[in-house]
Amino acid sequence: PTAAGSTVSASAAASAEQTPAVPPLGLVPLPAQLRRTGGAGYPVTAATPVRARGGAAATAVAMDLTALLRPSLGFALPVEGAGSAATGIVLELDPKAGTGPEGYRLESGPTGVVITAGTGAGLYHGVQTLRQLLPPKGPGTVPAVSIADRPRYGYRSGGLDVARHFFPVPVVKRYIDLLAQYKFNYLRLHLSDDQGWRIAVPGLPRLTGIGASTQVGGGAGGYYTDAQYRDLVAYAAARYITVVPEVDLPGHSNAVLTAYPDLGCAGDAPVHPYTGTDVGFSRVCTTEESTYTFVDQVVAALAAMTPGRYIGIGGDEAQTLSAPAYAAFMARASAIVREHGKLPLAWDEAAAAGKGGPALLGVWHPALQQPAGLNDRIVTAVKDGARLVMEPADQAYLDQKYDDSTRLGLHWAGYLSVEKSYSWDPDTYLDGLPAGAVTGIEAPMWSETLHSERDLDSMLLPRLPGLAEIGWTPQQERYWDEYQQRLADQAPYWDAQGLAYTKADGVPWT
Ligand code: TNX
Repeated sequence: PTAAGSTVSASAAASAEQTPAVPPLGLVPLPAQLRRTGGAGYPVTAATPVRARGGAAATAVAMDLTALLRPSLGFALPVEGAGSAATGIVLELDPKAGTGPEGYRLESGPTGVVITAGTGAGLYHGVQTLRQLLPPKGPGTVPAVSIADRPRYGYRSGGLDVARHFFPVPVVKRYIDLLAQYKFNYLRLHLSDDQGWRIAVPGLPRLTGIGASTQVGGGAGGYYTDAQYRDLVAYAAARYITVVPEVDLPGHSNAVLTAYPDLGCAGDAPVHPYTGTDVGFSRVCTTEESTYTFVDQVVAALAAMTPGRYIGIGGDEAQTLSAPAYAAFMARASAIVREHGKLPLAWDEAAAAGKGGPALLGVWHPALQQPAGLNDRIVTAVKDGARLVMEPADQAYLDQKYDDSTRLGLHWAGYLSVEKSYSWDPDTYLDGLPAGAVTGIEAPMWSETLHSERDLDSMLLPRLPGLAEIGWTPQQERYWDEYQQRLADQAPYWDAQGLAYTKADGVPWT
């Protein structure tokens, strides 16, 4: 943010000229193009019909809209069939809309609101915008606007660590709801780490029988059955979110070794369940064929549960392996994922795997804490075809404390204020990236210190919406000085939803 930061974004400024008396709209993420057209808006009442056109996906989004608005309105808007009437709230799915894979248009005026999109995902994102055009409580009037919107990046992910502390299905669903509200389209579930293994794998019963039985601090742990996991995947898919399952290998694997000690190397020290928070001490034996049989079995199971393209294999902090052994493991594990028809996602160290390595690299190292040569290796991997998900810990790790007064969280990457987490550009964070290298962003939530829903809320909010905006809104439209007010305007929605956000410094909370 420079001097220009004190003005509002170009689109908001243009609208202010036309309707100077109306306050700016509190939309997050800010749409790519937004104009207030002036004049009367559309009052939503119990008689307002929601009209779905263009098929089953449109009808499903219409049902979603009525369900999402019901708590704040106090009544369910009636969903009506197609028809040609233009009054009410019209959701129109039109393959020829030209809005791209996730974009939409939203036009509102005195007679109604029309959302048009070429895909169900676009329509769904338009509905999230409409929610924010209505007040958090009670019926209200949708202001007269013309919006043409589409995301900057096609990959906008939330991460959730269910390994350090296990979170049951309803908690994950609540997180999915929050992601959907801010137009994220991926959820990476961190399903294994030193402290626990959290997903049932056919033929490997000890992974859950033993590997799932504890967590940080020594609690009971837990895991998802096949049916529970599929339920999560379906719940996310209904919100246009793709689940990316991630297991962590070859390091972060102590829980695997408690279940199957033979996956360690002969002569290794005996393994015990681990309930602390140190990293980097464990590894499976990368020179044994049985390790790759295990990887194959796990990846086969994950692939069978995953409609999406990506499967995460970890690859971070394998500090007890030599560089060549590590690189060879990551290359082979990547190949196994591809054999099962999926694309491998791994942490940025895995850039060392060379051609045929991970398709997606999660860039997590802070620029100032990179291992020697990492930036160059990432650039080389990109030239070999990899794409990057930007989530550097010093900008995007939502488990980092806001400041020294934050009760929960870690701060190994430094404190992460709301302003800092908003103020960076994924395309220029690393040096020397070719255009198109960055495919998206992620907001990871690690759970070493987080036990409950409220703990998660307090770290996610208010920073998650900023990451959403970084992933969605054109860089040149984003200014902290303008964003902070829109962010503050979100708080009444969180209050209405019972979300336990932190009133972190630097935001003009009312
Ligand atoms: C680093 S991110 C880790 C995680 C921790 C996190 C805590 C990454 C690839 N490794 O194992 O949970 O920091 O902030």
